[in-house]
Amino acid sequence: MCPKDRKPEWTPDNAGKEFASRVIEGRGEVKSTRSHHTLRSGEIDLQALERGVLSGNRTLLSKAITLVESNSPRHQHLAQDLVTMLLPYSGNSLRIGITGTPGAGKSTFIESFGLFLILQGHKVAALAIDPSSSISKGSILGDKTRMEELSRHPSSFIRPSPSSGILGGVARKTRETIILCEAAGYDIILIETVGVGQSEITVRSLSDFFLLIQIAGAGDELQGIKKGIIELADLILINKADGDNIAQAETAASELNNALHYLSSYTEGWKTEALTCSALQKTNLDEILKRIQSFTQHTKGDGSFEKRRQLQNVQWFETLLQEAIIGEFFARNQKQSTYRNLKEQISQGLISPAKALNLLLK
Ligand SMILES: Nc1nc2c(ncn2[C@@H]2O[C@H](COP(=O)(O)OP(=O)(O)OP(=O)(O)O)[C@@H](O)[C@H]2O)c(=O)[nH]1
Ligand SMILES: [Mg+2]
Repeated sequence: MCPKDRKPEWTPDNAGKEFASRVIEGRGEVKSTRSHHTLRSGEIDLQALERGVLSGNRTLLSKAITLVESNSPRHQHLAQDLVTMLLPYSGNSLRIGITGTPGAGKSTFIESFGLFLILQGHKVAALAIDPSSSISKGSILGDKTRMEELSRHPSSFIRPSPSSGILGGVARKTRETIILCEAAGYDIILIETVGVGQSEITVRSLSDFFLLIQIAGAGDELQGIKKGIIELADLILINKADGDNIAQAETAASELNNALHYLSSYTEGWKTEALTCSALQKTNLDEILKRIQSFTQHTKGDGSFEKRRQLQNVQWFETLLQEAIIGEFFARNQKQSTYRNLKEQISQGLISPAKALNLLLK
């Protein structure tokens, strides 16, 4: 029978003409759209990857990051070796976390500020942590269109967020990606995250400097709900201060500056300020850089820069330990479905967390 006339196998025997569906001829081999990212076993040469990353080869850096992001146990083993090999060459950068409500202009800011930093002689890597990506399998940096010019520049490296896994796992991958980028010579690492939930705290724990991008009139300048995030920031930008929006942005910034007097700073001895800017019109970028430079000078001067990194490393170790213990527990007990059921019961108020724990560990 000609494939065009063949009906799907689930079609009833007595099917009439109303069964219009038919089997469409296959297109032959389907090529993966991620083929350039796939790692074939036996093809991974750690020494070559190490040399490639150290020489700043972006293709090999991408490949090394793909190794770090892989969930396969064999790849994870190799990734740990690679990260260990490159660790001595890392650390020599400024890690800037960037958060803010969706649409505030984070990606546009990274495009403008990234190019501005490159003009000052820096090499810039832009990474992302996207807490929603585990559900949507999307990525906030998927829209490379917002960073078109930056992504084309030879002194930049842009990497979308790891596209699967829980936030903890995504954070581990991003942390290791930072190390690889530093070893490849990137001295400014910009890490974007959407300002929702736990991800800000995660990005704060990866950053030396934390930037919050807000917009005027969104109603979140002074709300209590945002207070916690404001207290994490080292600098706050009121973005989109352009066109008719300039006066409103100035007012929002000065209100915020008043409020900041009463809030404690995350970084001791540092006064968090609010500035206006336009990521689109590239205004005030030099002021922003001045604040960042003065922050670095201050924290390096009093030793808190180094101290923060050391603390972050200890926290990282603790997180890895927790992940490993939990991973081991489930590997031994196959209790994932019990765990999920208990969580459901807890959320419905049917069982107390302590009782659920007893049942899980039984
Ligand atoms: N007028 C004006 N528009 C801007 C500015 N910065 C960003 N936008 C616009 O705001 C929209 C969102 O910008 P993005 O850079 O994608 O915002 P984002 O914060 O990265 O958004 P998510 O990644 O979705 O959270 C786009 O249409 C931008 O062109 C600015 O300074 N001025
Ligand atoms: Mg974005």
